[in-house]
Amino acid sequence: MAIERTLSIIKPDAVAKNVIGQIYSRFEGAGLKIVAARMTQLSREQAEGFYAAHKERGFFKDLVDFMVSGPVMIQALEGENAVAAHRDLMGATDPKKAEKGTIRADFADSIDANAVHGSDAVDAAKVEIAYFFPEAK
Ligand code: RTP
Ligand code: MG
Repeated sequence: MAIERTLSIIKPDAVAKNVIGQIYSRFEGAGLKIVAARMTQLSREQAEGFYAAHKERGFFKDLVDFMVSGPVMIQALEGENAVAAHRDLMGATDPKKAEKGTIRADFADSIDANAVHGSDAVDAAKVEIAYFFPEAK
């Protein structure tokens, strides 16, 4: 088993629902340790840069509009197979398709307002953690 790090964002919908603590409990329950964290309001430039891989997609503007619509809670998580473990906790992108008991099934309302972000690969996680926590070792 490999110890990895992954980047998690609790999106504006879930922050507004006041469920940061419930989501953190799920990370801790799965053995994922919070090694860096910051609450912030993303600028358009930051959100566009973060999701740059999606900039040609039809949903890009809606995604950026949503990500700047309120404060987000950003954290780096560390643990065994952290990238996949975190994606398992999150559930499918579309909450209607997310398995029962996942964060998106329990807290998300739509494919746009889907509660959480998680890195999808170890390489992406390194880039994403450096994007928000340049000081992280
Ligand atoms: P995330 O990056 O936020 O963790 O989500 P994800 O990996 O599950 O999904 P991804 O394909 O990376 O898409 C990023 C976000 O864009 C929105 N999206 N909308 N309307 C659509 O077809 C569509 N597809 C994706 C979602 O909010 C998704 O979280
Ligand atoms: Mg993604």
